[in-house]
Amino acid sequence: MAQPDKEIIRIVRDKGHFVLCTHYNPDGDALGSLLALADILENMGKKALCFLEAPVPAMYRFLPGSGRAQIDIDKVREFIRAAAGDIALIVLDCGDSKRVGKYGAELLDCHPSLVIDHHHGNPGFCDCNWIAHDSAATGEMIFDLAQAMGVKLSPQAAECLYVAISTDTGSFHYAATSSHTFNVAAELVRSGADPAALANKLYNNYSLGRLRLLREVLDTLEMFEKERIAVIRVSRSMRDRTFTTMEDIEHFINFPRAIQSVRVAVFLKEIEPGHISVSLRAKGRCDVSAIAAHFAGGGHKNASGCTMWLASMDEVRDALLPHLIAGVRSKKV
Ligand SMILES: [Mn+2]
Repeated sequence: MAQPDKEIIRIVRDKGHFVLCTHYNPDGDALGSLLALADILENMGKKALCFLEAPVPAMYRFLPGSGRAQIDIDKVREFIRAAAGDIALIVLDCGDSKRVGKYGAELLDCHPSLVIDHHHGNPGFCDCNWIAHDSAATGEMIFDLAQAMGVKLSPQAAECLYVAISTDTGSFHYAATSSHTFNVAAELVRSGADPAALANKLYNNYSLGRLRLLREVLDTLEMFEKERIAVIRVSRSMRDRTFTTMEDIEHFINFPRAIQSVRVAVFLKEIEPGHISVSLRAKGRCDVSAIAAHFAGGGHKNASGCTMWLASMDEVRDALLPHLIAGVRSKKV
């Protein structure tokens, strides 16, 4: 169990208003942690405002409370003004200040600011930083925080935290999954989270277009270095043809990663021509966060990413390959 920072507990107990935010392009852990913490704070009699710079992605709109996420920065400004100093900012699941997004500088101007996160390489960019590298998800830390404060979870908060933890651990597959993760999951089920119902909502939700997109993406598979490196890609034209969006590619990287011989799976995603986002997933000891960092990205040892501004996905692949090959070779995995 991650022991919450004492200062975090003191501020959470003392203050009456909280602005909660997370990283842009939020995933299940970001959204689940955000909504659960808001629910926990309200059950403590406090006021919480969840801010996102874009609406909740369609696939996560089933999360209890997803409708409360505020995308109007003016509402945040009003909330901060009305709190007249009785306020704190909490940044969740966010490994660096740049990932807070386009209103990051303004949000981080709200003090005291707290960060609750589990990313390696988080420099601690708030007034008070609780960074637990061993936690499988930020959602696990929110559970630990509620426990430490003696707050009982509502069924809604339990569902949000279950989704946070199950998505960030790849359904309890990734290396960060610990016995504590399972203890927390069991407690969440006792508090009202239904694993089968939530798994259905998370994974059995494909549109026909999404399946057609998956077929096209799998068709791009390339293998390197004795089938230890797998590369797939998605272009804007593929999404246009199948009437899908970037949200529809979630989890696709698990298919190349599932090949027995593969140590590193790479997903090249053309956001716009010349703007390529890269996801890296490793099995075993290969540390892909170092490779992502080399290209000004970041993340976890087994799951990280970066953005490249190169004309074509071939160029991005060719820029990455020497690093990937060196990584796979040096770790002898
Ligand atoms: Mn996370």
